[in-house]
Amino acid sequence: MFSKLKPVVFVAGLLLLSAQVYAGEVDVKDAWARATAPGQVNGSVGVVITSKKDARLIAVKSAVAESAEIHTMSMDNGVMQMRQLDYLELPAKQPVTLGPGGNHLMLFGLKHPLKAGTTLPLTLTVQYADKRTEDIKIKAQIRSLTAVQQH
Ligand SMILES: [Cu+2]
Repeated sequence: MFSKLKPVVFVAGLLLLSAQVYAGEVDVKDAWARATAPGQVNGSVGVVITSKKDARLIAVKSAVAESAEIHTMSMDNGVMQMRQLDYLELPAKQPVTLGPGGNHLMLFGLKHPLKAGTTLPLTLTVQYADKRTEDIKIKAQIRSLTAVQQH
């Protein structure tokens, strides 16, 4: 039991020290979302997540969206299909890249348009093998449509 307590204290300390990017055992970087077009109420978010331990991304939410889901994208008879995932595996020490065309975070019911140059608050919930969960708060950079297309 005692050996399990120490990492928890360690994580709590890191959470206090690090404002956003590095929370405990999960490193989250390059979070971004495409600026929305007028009238567009859904958006998708890309991010690179690296967990020190085997973990799963089990939930995502944002204060500016009514709901958010983890999505996967695949070709089905020549048509791109998006499907919700209950969770996404984060194998230890392997960067997992989410973004357009593959797994991504999907926002529904945006409360305001996503404007280039601003940021979008997100909370990622990660669960470790021991069932402990951790909320990681990040900010995604909003990029303009043209900047993304040039990429
Ligand atoms: Cu999607």
